[in-house]
Amino acid sequence: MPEPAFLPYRPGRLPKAQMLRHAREFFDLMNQRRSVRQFAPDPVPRELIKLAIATASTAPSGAHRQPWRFVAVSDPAVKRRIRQAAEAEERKFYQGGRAPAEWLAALAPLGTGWRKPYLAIAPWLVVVFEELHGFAPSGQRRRNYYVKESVGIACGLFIAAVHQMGLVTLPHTPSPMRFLSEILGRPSNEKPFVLFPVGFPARNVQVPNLQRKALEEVAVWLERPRRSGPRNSHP
Ligand code: IYR
Repeated sequence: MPEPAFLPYRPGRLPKAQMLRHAREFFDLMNQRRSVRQFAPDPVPRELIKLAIATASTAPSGAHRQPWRFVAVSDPAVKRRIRQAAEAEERKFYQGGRAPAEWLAALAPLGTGWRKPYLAIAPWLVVVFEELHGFAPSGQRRRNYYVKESVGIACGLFIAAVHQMGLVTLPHTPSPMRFLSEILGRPSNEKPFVLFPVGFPARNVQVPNLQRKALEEVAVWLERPRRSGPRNSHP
């Protein structure tokens, strides 16, 4: 068993007012994010995609295994193949009876359908794989832990990074997704998790009119009792 090695970590404290300002600014930024399904064909520099993947890969992960792989595709021929295969699956979902009526009703406000032209139009498709297990130097299987949780967190950071640089994306989940392993030539210890088209939004893009839940609906507080009496009344 290797000995744990520790290093000092001194991130420093911001003044309270600055903490609040950063918190508000980050919330305002993230609150403007929308999932987009219409992309402009304009190219996006590889360097930006690289930085989004690097940011995602800073995510915490079970036993620090970083059990993710990001496959970035800008090759038009590969994008076309992905579009074709995804649409074949989606067609069975939307029109072939694969989706239960309740699910289709839940999706109705989003206006989605089996056609996915954005898979060929967006300049980049970033396909995220979960690494089900790794390999020890001996070649033996090495377990990964909390893989879905870890990859989910990494994807959240990826989405935030993409938004922060002024680009848009969409977590697209064709189902089943096995075709992505075949088209992208990934090994059997990697399982497709989600596909992110990334690019600029189309000029006249529209998004569904959705509201986010109010904080009261998503947060529960069990707080330390507040001190009674006027503030600063203590000597
Ligand atoms: N995979 C399909 C269906 C779909 C499912 C959910 I849940 C969504 O939030 C949106 C779409 C598709 O990508 O259209």
